[in-house]
Amino acid sequence: MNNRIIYTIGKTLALLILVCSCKSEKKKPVVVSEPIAVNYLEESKTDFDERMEWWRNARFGMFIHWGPYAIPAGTYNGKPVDGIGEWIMNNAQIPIAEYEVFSKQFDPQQFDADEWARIMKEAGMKYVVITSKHHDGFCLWNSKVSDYDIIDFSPYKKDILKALSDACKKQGIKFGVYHSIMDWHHPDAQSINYPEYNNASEPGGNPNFPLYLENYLKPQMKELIENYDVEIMWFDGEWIEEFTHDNGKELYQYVRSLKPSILINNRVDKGRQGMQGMNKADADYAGDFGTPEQEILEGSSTLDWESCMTMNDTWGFKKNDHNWKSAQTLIHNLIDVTAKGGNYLLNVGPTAEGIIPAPSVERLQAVGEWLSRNGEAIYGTEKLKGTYRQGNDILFTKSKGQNVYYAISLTKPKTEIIIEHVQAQEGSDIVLLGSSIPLEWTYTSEKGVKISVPSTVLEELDENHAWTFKIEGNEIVNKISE
Ligand code: FHN
Repeated sequence: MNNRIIYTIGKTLALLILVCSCKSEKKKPVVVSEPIAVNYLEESKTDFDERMEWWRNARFGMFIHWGPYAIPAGTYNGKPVDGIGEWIMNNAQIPIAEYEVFSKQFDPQQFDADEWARIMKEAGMKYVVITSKHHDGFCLWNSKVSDYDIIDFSPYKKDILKALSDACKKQGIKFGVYHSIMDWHHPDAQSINYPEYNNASEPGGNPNFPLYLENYLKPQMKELIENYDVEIMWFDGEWIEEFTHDNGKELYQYVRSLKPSILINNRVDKGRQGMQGMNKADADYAGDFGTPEQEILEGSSTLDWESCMTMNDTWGFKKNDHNWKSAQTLIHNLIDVTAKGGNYLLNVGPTAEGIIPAPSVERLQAVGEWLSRNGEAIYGTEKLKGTYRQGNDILFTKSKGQNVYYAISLTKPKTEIIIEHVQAQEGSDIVLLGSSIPLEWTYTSEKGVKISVPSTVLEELDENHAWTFKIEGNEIVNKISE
């Protein structure tokens, strides 16, 4: 059979198939998913490192949990409610209609975005992540797809995220938002994990989680990213059964497509291993960094990670939670996280009036003062190749791109200190950060760098929390001794 005949038959067949399929399209619409222009899950290491660079250098950010839960502030019907403050709706089994009374009372007249940004700046924080919507479903911005927001539902009627985003920009602080996938208020977002909030759109109907994702959560992503210059999208509430690994990968792609430079935590998908926060290795889970919660990784990791922690025992404000960590604990946490190559996201829970609690502000001021003298050992540093610590009290960081090492002692040095993992450059000066006085030192391969620390230098430094030795030289990767 000659080629021409074969071509004609083939063409006729193709035409027939096309006509049939068109007819079937008329009967049932075929959703042809848009081709993904870019597959953000297959980003090159170079592009990934470039996108993460500012965040890795920043090291230290403020977490803010704020919403109507600050009104009950841990007490309901006159009784204290156990658990973290922002969970009071669930922990006290408050029906939606009753909780909405708090949302209608949420009127933070003392909120001053510029004051909050000043507090962050003076604390040495380089970015902020604020709850745009927590599990209770209340939105702190003017959402076009919801009336359950600060403009339409509360008496305050001003866009909190807009004010804070603008104030942070003035201070050079990167703006990020926390967003809960789980939503106890939206009729289609109900999860079987929380049947008490099963108020599906149609009476007796079933919640339609995919509809919530497509018609509510994703449009809100678009609003937040397009209107508030969001640099970090910090998801949470991903653990509910209705939200799948495929949902997670798709949501990651969608958010990156809205702003390719945006950073997204690993709670966008299903990989997180509980409060330890890092992804399981059994699949390709989406997310740019791991999220240990209320804990710091035991060791370091080859992956990016950020420990989020509270200053007391709650994220959202609780009027009776006075269990504040000391400023020294917060500073030591920051040093520990940095030496292990992570970031530290430290939480504040403002009051219903819009005030960051004084104990939080006092601690942030102390951290900021320490960073004003020792910041070069934190910002723009990387972890050492060999180890991050010597014994229990000395932690190491390294300036990126320079042979400059920082040995940070968590206890006040005696008149002599030995640093084992760095060989000081011959003829170089070793100083304590905050002092310009060069310290006497000798080096032996057996012992390491032996530094004399005169009491006069310590007295002049008047340091109370952690002492940083700045050493030019090279890392000794094979440890001398632990
Ligand atoms: O349930 C939330 C909790 O309220 C808080 O937002 C923390 C902070 O990361 N995340 C979840 C608990 O893991």
